[in-house]
Amino acid sequence: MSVTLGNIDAVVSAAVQSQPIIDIHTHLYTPRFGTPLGGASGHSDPNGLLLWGVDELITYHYLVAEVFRVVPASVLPYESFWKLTKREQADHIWKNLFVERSPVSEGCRGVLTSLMKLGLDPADRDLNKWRKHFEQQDPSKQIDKCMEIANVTSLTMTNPVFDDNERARWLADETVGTDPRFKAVLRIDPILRAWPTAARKLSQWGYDVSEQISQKTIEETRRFLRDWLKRQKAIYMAVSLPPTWRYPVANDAGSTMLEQGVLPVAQEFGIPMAMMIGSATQVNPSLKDAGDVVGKSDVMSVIHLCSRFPKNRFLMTMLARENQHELCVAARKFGNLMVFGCWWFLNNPSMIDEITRMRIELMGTSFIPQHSDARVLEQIIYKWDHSKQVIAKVLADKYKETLATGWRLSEDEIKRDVKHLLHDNFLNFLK
Ligand code: RAT
Ligand code: ZN
Repeated sequence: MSVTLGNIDAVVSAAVQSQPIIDIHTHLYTPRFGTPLGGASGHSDPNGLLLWGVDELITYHYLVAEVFRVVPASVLPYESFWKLTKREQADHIWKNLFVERSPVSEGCRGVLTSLMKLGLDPADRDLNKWRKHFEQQDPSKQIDKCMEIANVTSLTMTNPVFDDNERARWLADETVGTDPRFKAVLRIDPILRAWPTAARKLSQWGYDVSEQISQKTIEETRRFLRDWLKRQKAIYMAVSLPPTWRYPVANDAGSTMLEQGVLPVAQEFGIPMAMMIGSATQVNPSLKDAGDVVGKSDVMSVIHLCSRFPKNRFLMTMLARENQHELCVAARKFGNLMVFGCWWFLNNPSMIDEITRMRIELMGTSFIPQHSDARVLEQIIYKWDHSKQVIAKVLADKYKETLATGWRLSEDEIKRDVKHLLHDNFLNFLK
């Protein structure tokens, strides 16, 4: 089919919808990590890591933050909220954010999109009916269903090795992460942002490290990383860093560990290092996962890193809107820097539109436009549905501008470009 100004919107939208997606960063898990909602499988594990179902969707930390705006802690104290059962928390959020006000925020609309695409009718407004529906589903089949609806063919986990619950599950069964639908990622925040804490843990676990960084400590940290990369078969290592993160910093444990512990091992394994920069954690600890904010970060530090370590590859995303332009410009200078995603507070249609538009203008199709960051399985449906609509719109606009020069495009060329964005750019960067 020849592409014209008359059909370009439809052609691009079809290409984006039909392209299988690699979701490069989620907080989802294989069923063998356990799940609090056993559903039809009958195996409930209260501390299980795979979250799914309507109560988890409604109690997503984005919505916890929103509900405390309308029912502040002076009315319902934080401790009282956290003491409620998951179901009671969901009832509270449902009543206040969906019934007594209209669910127009991105977080609220997301719940409704996911329900609707699963074949449930949001107009029912009936939590108990939906609960019954989810209780009848088998978690593993639900993963297949959600992946099919979202057209996601690979889910990338985040596997924080310093989380005792998760670590114990890997140690009990090395194959816990083995599921062809999932890939593992070794997440190592404490090593780079709280070395004394990491050092204590590592020595408890039998690695000869000390708070004072010596050659022995570096070698032992490398051994620890190698052990876990092998155990998890991780496809990259990852860290989230605060807005205050700087590189290089003289006599700083984080800088030293990055340079001498982490990056050499990443090089040895031929894997990228993912850095998510700009979340200032726990400005309101009472909100738990919802208690973090965004702050402006330092792109020059990213530049120093990419230029000092040309043999390492860096997957980078930043949380502040203000950092996006500078980060794109940095990526134009360094082929070992791959910009990805519209992270967390940027995962809203207006931000995705602005950021994706600018990225295409500065980098063509050589970036990874989105990841879901889903913490609850069914979120992959809405996060991808909403993002794909925006990505298709922005791409169509850019093609229209190109067509206006007299350039001609084929449908296959459009499909090729979309495949780069949603699939191949990541795979090629892993090589
Ligand atoms: O987006 C989120 O849900 C955050 O809470 C974080 O998990 C963030 O994405 C991260 O990976 O640190
Ligand atoms: Zn995340």
